[in-house]
Amino acid sequence: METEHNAWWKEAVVYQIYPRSFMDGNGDGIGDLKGIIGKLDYLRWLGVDVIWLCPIYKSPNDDMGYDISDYRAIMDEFGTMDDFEQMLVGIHERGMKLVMDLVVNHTSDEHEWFVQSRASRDNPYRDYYIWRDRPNNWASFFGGSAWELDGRTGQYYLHLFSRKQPDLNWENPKVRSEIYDMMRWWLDKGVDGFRMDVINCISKVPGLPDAPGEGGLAWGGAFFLNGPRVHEYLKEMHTEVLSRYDVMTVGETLSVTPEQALEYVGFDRAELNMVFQFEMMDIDAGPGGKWDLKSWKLSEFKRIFSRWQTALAGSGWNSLYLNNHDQPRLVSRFGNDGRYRIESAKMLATLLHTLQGTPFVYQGEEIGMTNVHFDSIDQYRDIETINWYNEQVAKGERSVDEIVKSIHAKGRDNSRTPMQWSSAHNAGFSDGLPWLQVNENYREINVEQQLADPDSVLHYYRRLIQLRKRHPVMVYGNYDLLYPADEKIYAFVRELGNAALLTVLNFTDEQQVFLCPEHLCPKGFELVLSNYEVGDANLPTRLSLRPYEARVFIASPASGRVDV
Ligand code: TEU
Ligand code: CA
Repeated sequence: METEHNAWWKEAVVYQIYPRSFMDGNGDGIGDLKGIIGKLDYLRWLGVDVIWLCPIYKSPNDDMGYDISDYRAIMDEFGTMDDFEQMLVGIHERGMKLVMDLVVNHTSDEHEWFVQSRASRDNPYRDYYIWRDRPNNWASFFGGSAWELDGRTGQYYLHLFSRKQPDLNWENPKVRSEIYDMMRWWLDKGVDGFRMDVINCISKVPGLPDAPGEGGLAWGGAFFLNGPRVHEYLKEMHTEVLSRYDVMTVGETLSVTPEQALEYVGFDRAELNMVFQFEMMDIDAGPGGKWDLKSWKLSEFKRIFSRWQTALAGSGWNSLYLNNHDQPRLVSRFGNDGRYRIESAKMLATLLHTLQGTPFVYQGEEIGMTNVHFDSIDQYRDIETINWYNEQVAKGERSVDEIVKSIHAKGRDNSRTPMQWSSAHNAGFSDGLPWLQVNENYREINVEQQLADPDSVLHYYRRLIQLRKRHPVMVYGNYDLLYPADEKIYAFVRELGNAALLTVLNFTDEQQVFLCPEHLCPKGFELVLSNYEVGDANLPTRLSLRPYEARVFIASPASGRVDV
C-alpha cells in the first residue's frame, strides 16, 4: 500500500515519447526503437528520470498503436524484441526508468482474442468482448455509433473508440487474469510501471442502458466512466500484480473530479499512484465539446490547478501536464507561439515544475515546439481528426474554414509532428519521407540550435529539472494561491518546514506589477530562476514583470543563494 511518505515517483520528472514521431533509425519515415536508443544520452543530459513510451506493441495502427493486436510483440515498424531489450538496458544504465502504455480497455479487432470472439457465438472467446443483439444509443469518441454489426454472427460489439478497437469485457474473470499475466510478463522483463489508457472506462453499468438525449446518438459517459466495478478491478490488479513490484502507475481518467480522483490515488486506496485529470483540457471547450472553441480565463485556469493541488494534498498525488500526444502544444494553447514563444514556453514550464506533483514533459515541449497548420486535410493522419472533418463536411452546418480552424487549434496531429532535432532535411528526424509532415518552423526551433544556446527553452527545462532535485520544497511543499481573481498574474507559495518557494508568472504580453503580500516579505526570498535577465536577486515589494516573465524565489535558512 502507498503511504503519504516520500517516493521516487513523486520526485521524478517524466518524459513522454511518442515513438512514431521521435526519431527514425532506419530511414523509413517512421520513428522506432533504434531511434530512441540513439537519443538516450540526450534524455540523460536533460535530466529526466522516467520515460513513458506510448504503445509500441504490434498493431495495425488504426489509432496509431492504441489498437493492439499482440500485447507481447513489438510493432514491426518500431523494431524487434531485441531492440526493446537493448533500449531497456540503455535506459537503466543511465539511471532512468521505463513506463509502458497499458491499453486494456480495448484491443485491436485483429487481436487473436477478437478474431476468435467474432468467429461464432459459442466460441470460448465470445465473452472476452461485449456483444448484444441490439445497439444502445452511445456515440463513439471517434464519431458515429459505439456499436458495430458483425455480419458473421449477426450481433453488435461495443467499441468506445474506433470500430477497430472493440472493448474488452472486464466482467469476465478470464480477461482480467490474461491482462494481469501480461502485465507481470512486462514487469518481469524489468519495466518500471504503466500509464493506463482510459482506465476509468473499463467497468460499464450492467445492462448498458441508453444515455439520456433526444433520439439518435448520445454521450454515454455516465454509464461507462468510473463504472460500478472499476475500483474492485483496480484493487484486484494491485493485489495480483502491482503490489509485487516497485512500480509507478498513472491512470488516464476522463472527466474525473478531484474527489473521484482520490478514489483512484488516495494513499490508503491501493489502486494507482496518479491520474491524468482532464478538467484543464476542457477549459477551452464549449458545450459542443473539444472542437467547439472557447476562450479561457486565467482565474479559471488557476481555480482548476488550485482545486487539484488542495484536494489531493496529503492524501494523494497529482500528475502535472499541459499537453501530450492527444492535445495541442501547450505554448500555442496557453502561451504565445508568436513573438513571445520562448518567454511563454519557459513561463509555462516554470508553472508545471513548481506545482506539487510529478511533471510530465511531452517530447518537443522542452524546445517549445508549436502547433502545426496544415493546408489540406490530406496532410492529417489522426483518425479522430479525419473522422470529425468528414462528419462535419457531410453535415454542412459549419463552413470548411470553421472546421479547419478547430483542427488547427485542437487536432491531435498538432503534437504528433516529428521531433525537431536539427535544421537538416526533415528536421533531422528521418532521411525518408516522414509519416506525418514536419512542422515548417524546424529551422528556427530545433534541439541542435538550442543545445548551443544557454538561454534556450531547452537549457531552461534542464535548469528547472536540476532545481527540483535540489529543493525538496519544490516536490513536497504545500500550496497556497495568491490573488485568485487576478486575470494576469499567477502567483503561489509553497512551504515545507522552514523552506518556502514563491512562483510569480505573468500570463500576458504586457508589463504587469506584482505586489508582494506583507506576510511574505520578511522571509528573505531570493531569486533562483527567471526567464529574463534579472539584476537584483531580492524580492521587492513592487515587482515589475515583463511579458510572460517568470520568477522563482526560494527562502531557505539552510541553503542561501542557489546558483543555476
Ligand atoms: O485517449 C483517450 C481519450 O480520451 C482521447 O481519445 C480523447 O478523447 C481525445 O484524444 C481528445 O481529443 C487515449 C489515448 O491517449 C489516445 O491516443 C487513444 O486514441 C485513446 O485513448 C484510445 O485508446
Ligand atoms: Ca523507422
